[in-house]
Amino acid sequence: MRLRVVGIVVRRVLITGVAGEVGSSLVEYLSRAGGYSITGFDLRKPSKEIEELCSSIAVGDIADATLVSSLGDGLPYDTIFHLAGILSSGGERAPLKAHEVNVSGTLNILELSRKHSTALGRPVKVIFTSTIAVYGVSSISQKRSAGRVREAECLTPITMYGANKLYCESLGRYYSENFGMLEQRNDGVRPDFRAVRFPGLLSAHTLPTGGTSDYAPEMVHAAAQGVSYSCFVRPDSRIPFMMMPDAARALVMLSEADATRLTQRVYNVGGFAPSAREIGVLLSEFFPSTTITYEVHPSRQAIVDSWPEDVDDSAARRDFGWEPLYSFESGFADYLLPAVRARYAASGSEISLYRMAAN
Ligand code: AKB
Repeated sequence: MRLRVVGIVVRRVLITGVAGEVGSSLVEYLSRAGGYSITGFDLRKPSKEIEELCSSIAVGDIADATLVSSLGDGLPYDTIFHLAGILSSGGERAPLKAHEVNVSGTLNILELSRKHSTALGRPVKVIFTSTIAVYGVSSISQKRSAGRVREAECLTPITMYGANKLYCESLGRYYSENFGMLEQRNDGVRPDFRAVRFPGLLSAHTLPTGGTSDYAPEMVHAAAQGVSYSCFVRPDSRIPFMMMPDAARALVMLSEADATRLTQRVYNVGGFAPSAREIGVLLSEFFPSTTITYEVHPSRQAIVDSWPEDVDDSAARRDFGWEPLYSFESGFADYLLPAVRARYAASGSEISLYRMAAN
């Protein structure tokens, strides 16, 4: 439902996983842009700053079908950013829970979007965060030869998280294109499902929990706090990454893209693809006393080895003008390091390093 407030169109938006790092960053991005009325949904309340930027907050479990179907009652959403999920390492510690949250949670959101699309008489956009974890290369030599993978290549994930996300991409496509195809009387409106496959993300303000690309943000936050870091993957490990402001931008760009220009529902979005060693070398230029050691965790290494070195995001560039603002060097110099420095100078070691070990 587009609300009209003295001539300004306000879009009603639901963000699931609003207390997480992508959720918080997206709320800030949409608030700066203006024109959105945001409902945040998560298991726990977001920070006070994020809560203040939202019109309302709903707290609960995304896997609770009754609760999710009651969201936005009476006033349908125009767009749902579905970010809630359990990441790759967290998912391997609790695979059935991950399946429930990642798959049942997504099904609940797709049902909600179907109901709201019918109420509005036009498709509600569902913007889904997928991941490079949907890919699975079988060996380091295949990883090297695959290079920058395209959306349809190497789709043999080795984690519960990757398998969940790949299935949910199909589920979203089904809800948009074929839901109820044999029903005699189908007067419902199907939602407009769109997804981005994110690489690892680097935020100056938060640390992810339960991911396997977490070694990169953990290195950065440890260096900024002047503590040594023991990296759980080999120095030659290479996967794609992106700076958090670019991640929020990618979601909004995809949500605003003209449907007639989109040739697919699921898009890679890339940033840069350094090895763990290259991240350490760049960090030591800014924090000369930083010490990074390597103590490989075999299963987490296997997960990172199964992910591609980089992604081919030419479809996103062509269809909705995607281009990251930050390269590896400019992202560190212009976004990450000034912000983490300011953060730790102002607040001391606010992100405690025990959380890193817990991941
Ligand atoms: C993870 O490490 O699980 C996530 C991802 C790459 O999707 N950051």
